Order: sequence, then structure tokens, then C-alpha cells
Amino acid sequence: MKNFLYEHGIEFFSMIPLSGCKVIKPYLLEKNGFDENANVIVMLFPYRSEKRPVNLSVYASVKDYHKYVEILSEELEKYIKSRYPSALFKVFADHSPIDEVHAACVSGLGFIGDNGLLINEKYSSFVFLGECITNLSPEKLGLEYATNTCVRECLHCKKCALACPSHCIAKDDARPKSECLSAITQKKGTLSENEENLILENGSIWGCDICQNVCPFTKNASFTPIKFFKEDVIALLDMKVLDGMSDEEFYERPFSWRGRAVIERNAKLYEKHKSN
Ligand code: B12
Ligand code: SF4
Ligand code: SF4
Repeated sequence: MKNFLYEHGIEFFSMIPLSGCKVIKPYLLEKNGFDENANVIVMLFPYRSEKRPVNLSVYASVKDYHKYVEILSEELEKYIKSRYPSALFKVFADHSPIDEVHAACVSGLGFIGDNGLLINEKYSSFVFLGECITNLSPEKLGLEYATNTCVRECLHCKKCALACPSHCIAKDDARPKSECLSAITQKKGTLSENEENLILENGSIWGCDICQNVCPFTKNASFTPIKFFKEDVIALLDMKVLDGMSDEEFYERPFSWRGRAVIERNAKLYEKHKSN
């Protein structure tokens, strides 16, 4: 298993029992037949390429990581099924039964920043998280359970809290996560004047990276070695680029899950801002 993961460019992975995870969507475990004895292989997928986006967050500028996980999952299925035909396993990312940030921390792959994100020593927080849940034991997979957890402490330097335009990070009077700019860019329907202003002032029409960019751990962080995240990076997204995308191309992008109307509304706001 270690060789399979290294060969697929996955440098950071670790195994923990499911019983050590925070389950946030139990129905996903039940639906896939997992019980409390299952194990979890947590994986990090670094995604920041050297091409810096102008009006998007880094995660929105690269191809959709859900597609990357689909491809990885198919290859992992071939690998595991050829050795253990009746094994139960499934790869999740984002739409996951568990709190992924917590799982990556307790499996020793990094620590949780005050910005709420998993920070890895090499790639900072610009890593997507995914996990393979399985009924196979660590011995069968040639792995062992993680022995170190949450490898270090965040610096608590407050840079993220001070820079957050939505005041979602402050310890004492933080605003709810629903007010996070990232959540606002993904909201359907008409935005309030305040919400529109937040998008206009901060210049990202999908997602928000402010609390990651100011973090001292990002300063010397490495870029992704994974080919999938280095190809077709979009630096600037406007109506011209969106209009030129076929439906097939559009559905390769991370902002497509909300449909065309939401990203087009935001792109129009960006154009209004530019023309002022
Ligand atoms: C819903 C969601 C959002 C929502 C709300 C976030 C929230 N936390 O409520 C919105 C849309 C705002 C959002 C935004 C973003 N998200 Co998001 N999001 C999720 C999702 C799907 C679920 C999060 C959740 O509900 N967790 C459960 C609740 C209860 O957790 P919580 O309150 O945040 O805090 C928990 C942990 O942080 C942990 N914890 C907190 N402190 C500590 C301390 C210790 C010591 C320990 C052990 C644990 C711990 O325990 C808490 C309670 O369970 C996860 C994927 C997943 N399945 O986990 C991705 C995920 C967290 N998001 C991700 C990303 C990339 C982002 C953005 C950076 C995208 C962007 N560029 O715009 C922003 C960052 C915003 C921010 N600073 O958090 C990545 C994070 C990768 C990483 N390195 O951490 C995830 C893991 C998706 C993925 N598979 O890669 N997100
Ligand atoms: S900016 Fe400072 S306080 Fe915020 S996550 Fe990074 S190290 Fe922690
Ligand atoms: S993603 Fe942006 S709005 Fe959300 S917590 Fe970080 S800095 Fe604040």
C-alpha cells in the first residue's frame, strides 16, 4: 500500500481506527456497510501550483479535486481488489462521513491552525484531505496505526484572525462560518449589499484564501508535485472565459457544482468592480 501511494505522488498518509474520528455524517458509513471496527487511511493532496490566481482562490483555480479523487479511487480499487477481492473500502473527500481536519490532525499529518485548517509542515494548509475507509487491518495493508497526533501547535500569531474580512476567526466574538467569504461566494440567489461588497473588496469570485496567505507557514511552503493540479490552472476568470467553456470543460472546475448562475453572478460583480 505504501508503494501504491508513493507511486501516485501521495507523500503524506497515515492510518487510524475509525473509532478515533469525529463522525459528522453517520449515514455515509451505514450506506457503505462500515461498522465501528473500520480503519481510515487519511491522505493529503497538495494543490497549490506556481501559477498564482488573480481573482479566484487557489482551490478554485485548479481542476476539481473531486475528479482527482475519483481517478485515484478507481486505481486503488484495482489494487485492493486484486489482493483482497471481498475487502470493503471506499475513498471519500469533502462529502465524507468524518471531520477530515480533525482526522488529519489526530493521524499526525499536521496540526490545526486558528484558521480552522489542517496545516502541514511542507505544504502549509494548501492540501486537500481525503481518506480511504476500509475493513482491512493495518497488517494486511502493510501499514501501522499513527503513533503521533497533532504534531505541533499553531503559532496563535493572530495574523489570520486580523486579516479575515468576515471576522470568522477571532476567539472571543467570532462570526459564524456561514459568514465566511468562501461560503458567501458559493451562496445561491441574490446577495445582500454587504455580501456583494465583501466579494468586491476582496477580489475573489470563488473561495477565499486570505487566512491561508497571511499564515507564516505558507511563506516557505512547497508547491504541488501532483500533475493533475498543475494542468489547466485558471488565473483569471471572467465572463469571456466562462462563455468560452463547453459544458464538459465547465464541469471539470470546482465551482461547477453550484451551476453556472452562481459563478456568473460573481464574475459580473468582478467586472462591475473593474469598470468602476
Ligand atoms: C462545510 C465546509 C466548509 C464551510 C464551513 C466550514 C466549517 N468548518 O464549518 C465553508 C464553505 C465556509 C468552507 C470554507 C473553506 N473550506 Co471547507 N469544508 C467543509 C467540510 C465539507 C465540512 C466541515 C465541517 O462541517 N466540519 C465539522 C465541524 C463540526 O467542524 P469545525 O467546527 O470546523 O471544527 C472541527 C475541526 O476543525 C476540529 N478541530 C478544531 N480545532 C481543533 C483542535 C484540535 C486539537 C483537534 C484535535 C481538532 C480540532 O474539530 C472541530 C469540531 O469537530 C470539510 C470537509 C469535511 N468533511 O471535513 C471541508 C474542508 C474543511 N474545507 C476545506 C477547504 C480547502 C476550505 C477553504 C480553504 C476553501 C477556500 N479556499 O475558500 C475554506 C476555508 C475556510 C476556513 N478558514 O475554514 C478543506 C480543508 C483542507 C485543510 N487543509 O484543512 C476540507 C477538509 C475539504 C477537503 N476535503 O479538503 N468549508
Ligand atoms: S496565521 Fe498564525 S494564528 Fe493563524 S493559523 Fe497561521 S500560525 Fe496560526
Ligand atoms: S476563508 Fe476568508 S472569510 Fe473565511 S475564515 Fe478565512 S479569511 Fe475569513
